[in-house]
Amino acid sequence: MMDNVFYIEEAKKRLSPERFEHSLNVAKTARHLAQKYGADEEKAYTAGIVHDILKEIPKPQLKEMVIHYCGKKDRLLLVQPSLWHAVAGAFYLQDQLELNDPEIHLAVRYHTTGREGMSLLEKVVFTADFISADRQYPGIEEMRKKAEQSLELAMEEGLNFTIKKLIDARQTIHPDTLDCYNDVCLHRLQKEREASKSIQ
Ligand code: DGI
Ligand code: FE
Ligand code: FE
Repeated sequence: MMDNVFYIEEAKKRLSPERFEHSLNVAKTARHLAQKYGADEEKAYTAGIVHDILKEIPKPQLKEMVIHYCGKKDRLLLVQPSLWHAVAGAFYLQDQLELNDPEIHLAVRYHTTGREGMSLLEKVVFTADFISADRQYPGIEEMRKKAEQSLELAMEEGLNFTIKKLIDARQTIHPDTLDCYNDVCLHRLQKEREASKSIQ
């Protein structure tokens, strides 16, 4: 593992100014959320810097990398180019940039889809990507507020938005995305049940 200055330079080399700026913003937001929820702040910052490291690599090359690292078994991964930069990026960081931290690997790998049973660091990076300073979409302020209350609530909101968008666009939805949605939804339902029990 190298220091953040190294990873900032590597990200800068590989990304457009806008995408580099986005990465810096995600890193800052991830550090804030890590501090708030008790995740490793340094790892959150580093993961934010590198999470989109391969976002601007040509798609055919990315697909090659995904097949190289993951094989051809995951059919829904192979048909969905928007997911490749996360998976390929996570392995590329280990292979080419000496980023061998398994927690950062997972945070990068699942930053687009999410998955069932995410670690705190994974949740922090996933949420930071949705609410970073450069993000503008309807409901962003509500999302930012939610992220201050609960990572799971913010994630549910984000996944609700993403899944609806994919449905409207007649796109496939990766099972990890649905697993993640169900996970955070169940988390909320359980909390609500506990709360109503404690009133009775
Ligand atoms: O890389 P960023 O733009 O910062 O954000 P990201 O890595 O979350 O990528 C977002 C894109 O990924 C967005 O266009 C929605 C898409 N996406 C997320 N989950 C799924 C998905 N696309 C498909 N087809 N299936 C998914 O499950
Ligand atoms: Fe991304
Ligand atoms: Fe991103």
